[in-house]
Amino acid sequence: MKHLKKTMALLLVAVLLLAGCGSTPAQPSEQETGGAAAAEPEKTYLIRAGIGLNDQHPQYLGLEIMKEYIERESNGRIEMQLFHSSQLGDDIQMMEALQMGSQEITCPSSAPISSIDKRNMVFDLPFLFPSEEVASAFLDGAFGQELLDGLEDHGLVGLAYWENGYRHLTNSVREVRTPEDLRGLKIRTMENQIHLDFFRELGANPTPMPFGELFTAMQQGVVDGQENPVSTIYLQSFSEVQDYTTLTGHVYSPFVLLMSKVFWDELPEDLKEIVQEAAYVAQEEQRRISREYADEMVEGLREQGMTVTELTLEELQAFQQVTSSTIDKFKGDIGADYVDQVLEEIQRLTNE
Ligand code: TF8
Repeated sequence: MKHLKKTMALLLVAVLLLAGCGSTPAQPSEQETGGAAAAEPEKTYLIRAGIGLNDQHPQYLGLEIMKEYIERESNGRIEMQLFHSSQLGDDIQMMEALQMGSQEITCPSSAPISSIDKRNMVFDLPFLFPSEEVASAFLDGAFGQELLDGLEDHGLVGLAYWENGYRHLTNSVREVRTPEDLRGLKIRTMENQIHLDFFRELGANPTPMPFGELFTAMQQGVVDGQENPVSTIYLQSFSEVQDYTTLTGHVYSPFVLLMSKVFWDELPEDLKEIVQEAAYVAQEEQRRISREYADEMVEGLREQGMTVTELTLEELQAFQQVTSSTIDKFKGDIGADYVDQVLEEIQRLTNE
């Protein structure tokens, strides 16, 4: 009896060991390969995808769709692991990890990417896109693709644009209806010159900082406010530390889905196709969810106890007037001809 137990235990260990090797196909016998050397087991790949927002955000839901698609279509040749809430670092650190090849995917806003290719600064120009649809048409067209292609020289492969969305203002001090109301408020911005400039123009006191540090900074009063899309404000529970939201929609932020070029270059052609396709499949759904949340969660913010202020056209124009000088100021930096072409293209798409 004792002996039997021992045999059973050994058997169990053997089964477990075998199960552990499940992903490596059994080596064909010499007979099967006609006496040639045994074929190499199929190579498998690991994609570590890291983002700054939490696992409720459309950014993460997009990654989940991508993971499902990639693992299914690659028959398990690619495994994808997802990390959220800056677990792998902030946007800039994760981009650097991609460049070094120690992480495979990340999905920053375009703003921090402008430190790599300043043409991306066009997206930070205030009040650029009249609608999400026009933004998507621009991003998915020749201009967007050219910017994605431009990242290759910097060790990054731009797979697709996802959506962060229209950015709105929150703060813990007072209701903001006019640029004057913003005077003296310490506002966290993304790490980007244009954002700094137009908040300065608006009379605020802007402080750039990575997203991962923002909640604590608001909690401790290091900053009075910040700006992000409604879904982020809601899902990251900013209402715990912020009382007022003003729906300014001053900038539309694209997410840029990035892959490490080191990793991309190692992938066989058929797997590259699967990854690229997954990025597009997820894009469609990610944008749909993002827009749904942008609408629904305005009410959610009120339910969380925030005062949500919608601006009249006149009030909005006051913000547009102040920030219009930012465009003139940065045109030269970005490339005046390029900015003109972009504005023309957006005009064309708007009239379509
Ligand atoms: C910001 C951005 C971020 C995203 C995210 C961390 O405010 O809007 O929420 O870039 O990937 O920093």
